Amino acid sequence: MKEIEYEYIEEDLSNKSSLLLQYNPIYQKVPVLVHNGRPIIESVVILQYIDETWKHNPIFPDDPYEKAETLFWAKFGDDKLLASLWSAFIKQGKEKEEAITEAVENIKIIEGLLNGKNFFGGEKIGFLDFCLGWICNLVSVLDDITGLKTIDEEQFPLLSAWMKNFSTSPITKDTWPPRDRLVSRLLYVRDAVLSTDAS
Ligand SMILES: N[C@@H](CCC(=O)N[C@@H](CS)C(=O)NCC(=O)O)C(=O)O
Repeated sequence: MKEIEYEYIEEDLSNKSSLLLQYNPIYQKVPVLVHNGRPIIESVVILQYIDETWKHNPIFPDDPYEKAETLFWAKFGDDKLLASLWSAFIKQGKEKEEAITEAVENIKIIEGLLNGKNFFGGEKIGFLDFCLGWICNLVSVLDDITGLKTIDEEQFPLLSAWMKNFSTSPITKDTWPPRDRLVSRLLYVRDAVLSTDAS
């Protein structure tokens, strides 16, 4: 969207590189943006940094209140929506049922934000679209593994349309990770969590 040249370095998360540990010693997680030799960490912080450094095609609204709202929903996406979907994926029995109910409630809230809009950013893709972009591939992969149908097209028509528009947009269409690698990573993480819980 900003048409900035960059080098993308893939990270093996089961065998983290010394570069990752050097640039993100505290969390040891991706993504990390390195600009002029300095690391910028946390997706939301990276997006803000990019928008403030390269000001053309802005992704944030100008209005401070709208910007604050956008940041709030990005946090909701991580803390509530992603957390409930993840619990629905790894929990068992009653806890799983509760997590599914909570996930559906959270999806309803997100669906409501799209009322009258093509993208969370309005007519064009904005900051919140990037923050919630993971919904496009992660949810269907989790559903395939668990046999659930979390985002049903009839129940959530706006979100379903957004998933299609966002994932096929010229800005994002070549950036999605291969599905098979996402499946194997999720199964690996789930097994690791379950074996830690059992011990
Ligand atoms: N809040 C962080 C989350 C980063 C994160 O969880 N990254 C995962 C990959 S999606 C990771 O690096 N996991 C490796 C690990 O936990 O060891 C962000 O948005 O940047």
